[in-house]
Amino acid sequence: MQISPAAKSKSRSPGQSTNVTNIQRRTFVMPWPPHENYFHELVTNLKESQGTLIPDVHQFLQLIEAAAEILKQRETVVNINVQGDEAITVVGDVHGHFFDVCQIFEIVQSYPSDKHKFLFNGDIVDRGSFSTEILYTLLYMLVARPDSMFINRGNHESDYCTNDYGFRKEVLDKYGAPVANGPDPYAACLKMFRTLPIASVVLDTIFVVHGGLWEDLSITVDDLRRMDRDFEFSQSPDVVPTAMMQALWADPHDGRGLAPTFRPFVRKWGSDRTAEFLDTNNLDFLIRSHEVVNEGYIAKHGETMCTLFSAPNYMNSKNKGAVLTIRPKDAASGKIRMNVQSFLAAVSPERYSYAPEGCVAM
Ligand SMILES: [Mn+2]
Repeated sequence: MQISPAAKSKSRSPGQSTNVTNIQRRTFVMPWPPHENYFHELVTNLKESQGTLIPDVHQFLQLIEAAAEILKQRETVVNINVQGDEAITVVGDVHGHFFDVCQIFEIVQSYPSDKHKFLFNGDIVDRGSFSTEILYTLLYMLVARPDSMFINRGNHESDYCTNDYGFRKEVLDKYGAPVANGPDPYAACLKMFRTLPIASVVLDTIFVVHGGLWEDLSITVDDLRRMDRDFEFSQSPDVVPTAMMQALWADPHDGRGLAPTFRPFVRKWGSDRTAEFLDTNNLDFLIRSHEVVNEGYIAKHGETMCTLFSAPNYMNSKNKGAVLTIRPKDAASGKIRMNVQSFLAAVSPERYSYAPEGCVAM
């Protein structure tokens, strides 16, 4: 890896510093085109640098654009299959917890590879202080191994959330405020977020989406698959596709039917709606994230649905994180195998203050 002292950012004009942490950073160059031989070194170097190492802004932009090109080609609902001894690990919200993402690769004992795929189920940014480290890592892996890395959009992959919950501030802190016609990595990230698929179907039977079910269940998964997903929540309601927006924002409740919630754009859905959705779309199980749960994993609605959350000690709530690894049907049982692994928070450098304290968990 080549490391050079960070060139003084030309894009930062005097008196307009956005640096809130006063951390001295160094730039480095990632081998290009991205290659899996570099995964371990990338993760290790970023981890050891504790947030002080950043790719040069032009390489960050190159990475974001290369990832967006790949993501754009995908359908709005992506089919993912594994066979034989292959596995896929589904990861819930990681919310800027880069040191926990490192831990996840250790726990499952693999980076994305021929044998092991990963599906990050949205909310990779905001809240934690290391969202860009997560992007460097996941996007580099995506570009190097597009067949083994999948990312669903979460409600935080948006202008609406990142403006308030830390990511915008973090990018400005690391790269400085953009000037006219200069590089603007935050804007490039927002554009890339709009290319992220909304949901995935694993092994034709398991639906994976960040929030959950939309209200109009006559809209099927196949309908969703064909929808144009290039939108922001901040657009006017008559152009925002309601079903996709609700898929990123909704929570379940333990009763039946729809129920009110503190969140914008949605209502909670009940167990009868999970049953109807699975039946209509010929699916067996729903994996969603979006809510912190004590053990990182909780099954609901008669074990037909679960919440999976992978950011331990989220906003100091002392919760565990969990990941769920899926393997194809084995000959003996004839069943798809699902294995949950939970974990405590990794040791992480002192928290910075990109995200506001004590506001409602979005
Ligand atoms: Mn969320």
